[in-house]
Amino acid sequence: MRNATAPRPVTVAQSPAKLDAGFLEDVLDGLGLAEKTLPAKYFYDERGSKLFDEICELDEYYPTRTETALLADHAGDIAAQVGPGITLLELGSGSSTKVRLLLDRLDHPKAYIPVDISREHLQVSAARLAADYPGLKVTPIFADYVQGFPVSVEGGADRTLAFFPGSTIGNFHPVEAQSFLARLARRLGAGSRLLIGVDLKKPKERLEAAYNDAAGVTAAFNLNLLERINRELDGTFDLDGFTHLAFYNDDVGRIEMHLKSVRDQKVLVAGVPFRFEEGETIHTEDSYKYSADEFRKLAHVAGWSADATWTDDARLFSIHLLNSRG
Ligand code: AVJ
Repeated sequence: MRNATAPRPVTVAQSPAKLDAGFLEDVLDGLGLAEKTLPAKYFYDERGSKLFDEICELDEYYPTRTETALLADHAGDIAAQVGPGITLLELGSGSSTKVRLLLDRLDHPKAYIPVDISREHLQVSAARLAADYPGLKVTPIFADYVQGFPVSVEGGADRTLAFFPGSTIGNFHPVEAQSFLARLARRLGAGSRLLIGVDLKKPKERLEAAYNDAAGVTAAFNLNLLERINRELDGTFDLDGFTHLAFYNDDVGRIEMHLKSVRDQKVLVAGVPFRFEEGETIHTEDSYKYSADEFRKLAHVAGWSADATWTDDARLFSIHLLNSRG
């Protein structure tokens, strides 16, 4: 179903006001902590979203390619399990690339609701997708899906499939992942399904390479957060004063990303001063890794039963089809 028709106009729901107001507050809060931190969701401005798309193409970054192959291989299976007339809700839709693999196989999907925090990205991707799937109702929502989003899913819980690819669930601390998934299970209702991509635990070398690419794209992605603060919040970060740092923390099973100050320095954000010591870091992202078993246990406690799990032969990545118990 890929007709090259003219783009259909789509309207993006919800105003950006709430998101933008939170940025300054979150930055001042995070930099004010003894262990400085910034929320990973702010990576995704226009440039950050483009850099992330570049990351997905890197040799070292196996998750996107592996998950895409898993979806291509098992979309028929997934379509058979969920049945006809599905409303597909995607959390963090980005470029809406992977979802096409599902839409191509689903039996007369009724609607597609992409939710994303990058407004421009959402608008462009949704319009493209709507043009390629003329029979599909496309209603993008600009929102932070972690905070909640306004959506009424027609057709009943058992006709709802939420799609949360990319191992974005790995950005949550496990306790938060559990409460987020529990909220989603209640919100979507008993009988709804969730198709979720989760990066697997694996040898440290492979994990660390994926976040320390030779071309330096991940470093640029990480540093772009400081550029964004400079631009949007009147920040004075010297981009040469910080370096990208990413490593696997074995004890807790996560990749950590930091920005490390190369010297003692003072930085202003909206006039508020912050001191950095040489070697001090800003913790910018966590990316938790789960064995298939660990993840199914976490999901089960959150109200989701596993209908199926698929992994690639090299055991790099997993996708789980879950069923809400309400
Ligand atoms: C989009 C959160 C899944 O953790 O692998 C990629 C983001 N950060 N490279 C990940 C990311 C650095 C990515 N997630």
